Amino acid sequence: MNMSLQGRTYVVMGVANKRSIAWGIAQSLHKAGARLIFTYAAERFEKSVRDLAATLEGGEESLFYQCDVTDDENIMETFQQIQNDVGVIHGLAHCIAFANKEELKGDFLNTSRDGFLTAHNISSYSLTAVSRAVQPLMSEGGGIVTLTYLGGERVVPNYNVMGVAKASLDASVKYLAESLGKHGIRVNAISAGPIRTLSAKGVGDFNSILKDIEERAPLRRPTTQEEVGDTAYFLLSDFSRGVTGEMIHVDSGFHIIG
Ligand code: NDP
Ligand code: KAL
Repeated sequence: MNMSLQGRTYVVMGVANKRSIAWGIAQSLHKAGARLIFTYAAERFEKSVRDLAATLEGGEESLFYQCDVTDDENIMETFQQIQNDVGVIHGLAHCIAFANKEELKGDFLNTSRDGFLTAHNISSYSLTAVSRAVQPLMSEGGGIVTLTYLGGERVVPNYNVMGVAKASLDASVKYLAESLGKHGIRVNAISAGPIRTLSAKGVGDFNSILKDIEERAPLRRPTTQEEVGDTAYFLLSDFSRGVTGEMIHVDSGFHIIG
């Protein structure tokens, strides 16, 4: 067995810019020889995604689709189109989360119904919706990977409703692993340490969160996009063929510290 992804095609959802974790995953998969398909939600990020893909050697072969995961019809059309254009898919990286800004500060007790539903809709349910849509295209089996955060396992200040949505996402990974295992499809999560992305922007105490990692995480350094990318590559390759329903922490070991 070798680690090459030559001849395989992967869908990467959630590249907004070069700092996106999805972009780290795309780079690792590309290095391994994979062909890439990108989906983006906001039209304003289309150019950014296309420009980034063009920086990859052979990136002209990449394909791009607009897909808003709150819209079932849009999801179905996107994967139908991908099936028409390329046929078989070998894996998918789901790198999508959203909560209204006002829910990501203050007391969790004040979470609104609307804010709760939005966070769960985009950040958790979307994995199930997308998995159902991609399943028929994964006729040779393969892997699905999503991104989660420690705030779904423990209370992390300000993560609030997103923590509850991640807990739901983490449980979805296990149920989906059971549903899709019989089709040869594995479903796993990477719990990433804090990385300064567009989503993390505007978070007041991000600097102190990073400082804490540098001081207390076993590896004493922050997590990089590349580290997450390479673990996604492992999870989407045959080297992880016996792994499903799992969560791997790529966080310099921070999660073991009490
Ligand atoms: P980015 O801001 O780069 O990516 C977030 C992505 O979510 C964007 O590409 C955005 O697309 C997409 N998105 C939001 N709403 C929708 C929607 N309705 N339909 C489709 N896509 C949507 O941030 P990250 O790379 O940090 O985030 C990626 C994942 O990593 C998230 O699940 C996040 O929770 C997780 N994570 C991040 C950590 C960090 O420290 N950065 C740590 C642990 C986990 P668009 O802009 O086009 O709307
Ligand atoms: C404890 C941490 C500090 C940060 C607190 C909350 C972070 C929540 C993540 C969530 C995905 C952020 C948003 O939804 C931001 C959104 O309200 C505004 N931003 C946008 O709309 C931009 C333009 C687009 C691209 O963003 C999205 N998401 O669509 C958590 C830190 C330490 C770790 C992080 C950042 C975890 C994580 O899940 O991202």
